[in-house]
Amino acid sequence: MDKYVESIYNGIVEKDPLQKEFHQATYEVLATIEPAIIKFPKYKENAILERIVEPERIVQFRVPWKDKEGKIQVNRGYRVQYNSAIGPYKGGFRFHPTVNLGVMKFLGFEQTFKNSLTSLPMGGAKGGSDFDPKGKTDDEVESFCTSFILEMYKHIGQFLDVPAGDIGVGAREIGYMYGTYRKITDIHGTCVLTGKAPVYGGSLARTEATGFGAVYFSEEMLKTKNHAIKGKTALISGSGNVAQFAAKKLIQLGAKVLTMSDSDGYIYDPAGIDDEKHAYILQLKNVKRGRIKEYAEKYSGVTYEAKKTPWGVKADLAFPCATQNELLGKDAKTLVDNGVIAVTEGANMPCDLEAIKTLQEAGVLFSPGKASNAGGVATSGLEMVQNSQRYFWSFDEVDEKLHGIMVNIHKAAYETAKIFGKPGNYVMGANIAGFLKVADAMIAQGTYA
Ligand code: NDP
Ligand code: 2IT
Repeated sequence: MDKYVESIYNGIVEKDPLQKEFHQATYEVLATIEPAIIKFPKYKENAILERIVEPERIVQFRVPWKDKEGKIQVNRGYRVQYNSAIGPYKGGFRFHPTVNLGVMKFLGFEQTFKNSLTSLPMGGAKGGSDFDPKGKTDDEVESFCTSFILEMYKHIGQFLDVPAGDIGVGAREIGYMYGTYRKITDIHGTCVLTGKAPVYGGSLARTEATGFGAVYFSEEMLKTKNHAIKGKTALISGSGNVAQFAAKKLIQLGAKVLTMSDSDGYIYDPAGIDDEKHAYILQLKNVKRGRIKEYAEKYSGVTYEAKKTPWGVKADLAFPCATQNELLGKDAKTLVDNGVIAVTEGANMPCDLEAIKTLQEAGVLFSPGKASNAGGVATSGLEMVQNSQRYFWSFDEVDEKLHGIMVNIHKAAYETAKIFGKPGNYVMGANIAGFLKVADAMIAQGTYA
């Protein structure tokens, strides 16, 4: 690494030695934008790296709520408002026991570059809590969400910060939070949260957007090698929002989806998940809130592997869509040995640095989440546009715009990698393309903005 860029990374590790995920995310970006830093001295002269790695603001607060026995529980809430140079802060809320400040910072940092890639005017942020919605009753989730927004509402707004969902936060949680926000502020109709249900101002196709977008991105990568989705076998990890709709689009485009998973294990269906089985998964996960294991109990010929990830199954395509660091170097090696053609990140940072290196060195098409999962936040951006217009677009109109945005992100990442001498390196292409716009906006707005 260049000495100056390395000094920035070392400073990050020294300041916050325990924030491992944050180190990983910043390392990946710094190591790949280095050629742009060397080529354009203005970024060093304006201390852009020093500034861009530091969040503009962090809010941390306690969230007291009542469990079903009437006992008061306390969780910790966060909002990391990372960078607002190109637009109001934007990014999801994650409710998961693994949430801590380092995880929030890695996600907010990633979001800054991702949102820039969408071409829409959105800054980067992330928030959430170490609250675990799994196994909680609807009343408990409502109590938590209400308490969370009682503090969070002070820090968000249509021109300030517009949160959405992420792990553990879907339509149910957004509904409770929106209702509380509306009740406290008497403000309705402006876009303070995205991922709302369409009956009260949400965008059609937002639910589908991240998964669909990842498949559209994958399709563009495959085209560069004269491949198509049709007829390919695919592995998916996760069975939440992103995984569900990556599966749906893959099935629609004629791929055979062999696996899905949750944090307990994965199912392998050699016959492939069809429309009827897919509808069962949606019911199982979104309504019954059950475990993926039940799929293997319902359908014959399906195997269930407890406590394992699906990367040992032979397939053409892989879509890690669950969580960070779920596909490690050794898994990447297995995928390569099994002839994988493309690995498309649906989750944020699901592949560790060793896995990325292994895949790239083997010539596998690899896309970083900030490019291939940007369809979710892009469609959140389209929800903001529709709310501002006091209007809505049809599912097909939104889907067509999403598709166009994913094609453009692919083009930007592909062309930028070529310009900087690493054709096919989507990590470098996406990081530099995302960085340049934010960095130039920061320079234009001066030292103090
Ligand atoms: P969901 O909560 O809907 O689903 C998460 C899925 O991943 C579940 O199947 C869950 O299993 C599994 N999972 C979560 N944590 C772990 C873990 N520590 N180990 C193993 N499995 C785990 O979340 P989303 O689908 O919304 O998000 C998935 C990923 O996609 C995240 O990285 C998120 O940041 C990213 N993302 C989401 C976007 C969105 O629009 N929702 C947009 C862009 C990226 P279990 O139920 O057992 O916990
Ligand atoms: O990681 C992400 O991009 C998201 N969770 C979606 C954020 C958003 O504002 O829609």
